[in-house]
Amino acid sequence: MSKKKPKKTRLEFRKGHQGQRRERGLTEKFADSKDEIDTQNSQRITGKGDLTRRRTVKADVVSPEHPDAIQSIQIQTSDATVDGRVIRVHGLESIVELSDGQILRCAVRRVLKNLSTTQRHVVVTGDQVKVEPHGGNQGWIVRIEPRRSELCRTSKNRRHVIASNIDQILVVTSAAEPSIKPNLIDRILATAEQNQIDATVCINKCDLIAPEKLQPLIGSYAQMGYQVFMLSAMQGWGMNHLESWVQGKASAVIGQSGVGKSSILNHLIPGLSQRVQNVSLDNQKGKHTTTTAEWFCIDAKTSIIDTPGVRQFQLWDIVPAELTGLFRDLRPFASHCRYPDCSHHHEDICAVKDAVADGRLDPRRYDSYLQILDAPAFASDDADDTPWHEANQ
Ligand SMILES: Nc1nc2c(ncn2[C@@H]2O[C@H](COP(=O)(O)OP(=O)(O)OP(=O)(O)O)[C@@H](O)[C@H]2O)c(=O)[nH]1
Ligand SMILES: [Mg+2]
Ligand SMILES: [Zn+2]
Repeated sequence: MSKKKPKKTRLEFRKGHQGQRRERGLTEKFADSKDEIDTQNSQRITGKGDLTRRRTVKADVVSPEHPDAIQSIQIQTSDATVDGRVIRVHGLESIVELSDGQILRCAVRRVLKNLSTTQRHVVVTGDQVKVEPHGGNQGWIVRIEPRRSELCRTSKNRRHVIASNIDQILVVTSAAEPSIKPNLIDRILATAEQNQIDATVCINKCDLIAPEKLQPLIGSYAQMGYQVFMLSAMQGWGMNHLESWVQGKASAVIGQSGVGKSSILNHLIPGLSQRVQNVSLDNQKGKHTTTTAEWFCIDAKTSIIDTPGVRQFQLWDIVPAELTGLFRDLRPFASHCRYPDCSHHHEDICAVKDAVADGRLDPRRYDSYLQILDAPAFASDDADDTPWHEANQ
């Protein structure tokens, strides 16, 4: 680990943090208050009350391209810190596994929590952190190490990092119950491209339909260079291949509720019994059984992260000009468009539209592209419940 001292950095804090004026008797309370101890040791408050929302903290640089992405923030603290990994977050409490396997329930130091970012949570599953233990099985998270990758989406207009430090995404979908949603797969694949994380398509519940019905869809993803697995967690089909595929990597399963993400994990991780639940008989939708992202280690180099089912998958921070670059199959045609900033939507002369018209580009993928372009808030889970293979017969 680098011994380089963190730079002093000016950071924005949430409004309202300094809302309360000093009260009488503060000195007596001071000794009991952990947050105030942080303030004294590690932050120089400049200005008074609401006049300023900035503080100088010791911190590594915040990425210039992604000012919201915390690269590494450390508040000055004692040397009695240990390294760990956030394996689960429950509200204000983060469960951290230390390198010796010990589990600590940790709170995040207030100075980290109050950073003004658009992130839903400052600490996420997968984060590598420094923890200051404070008795029993408890501790304070005092540093979040730079993340090597983030899987993000937009949730309630904020940046939701589902998990960090992952090597690949397993986009899990089910052949039936609930029916396959290619548009949702496309969104997640585009997100993987955006976050520069490898992605693999896993079609689970292949025991429920004749697999050849899915061949056109599988073929189209395979042609783009995506590995596709046809699985049945119930029958154990394809599990050996998937097991070798995840070896030596940190993989996050992601997909709709009820597609069998936790069932797949139960197969891959000996002794694991993640809760699974039948899909609803009324609407064939999952019941959102898994409620928090959770990091499981299979061995020292292999981990799998279970995540809650996504209903909507809206890309974070996407501008139309970048979207084409996230669709592997559209990309080669786009460079032949007449206008360099062509959106492939309303332009009269467009190489992408030509490619769709003469069958070189899958119209379904082009449609997915348009849906993201036109209506980022589009809820793909609820869009169309006609099973894909029936609609395409
Ligand atoms: N027929 C069939 N059913 C399966 C298969 N895999 C999982 N299931 C069933 O599908 C239901 C949902 O499985 P879960 O593993 O809870 O799904 P999930 O994706 O983790 O769902 P959330 O946690 O809600 O996101 C359960 O009743 C499983 O038994 C499969 O390969 N075939
Ligand atoms: Mg689950
Ligand atoms: Zn175009």
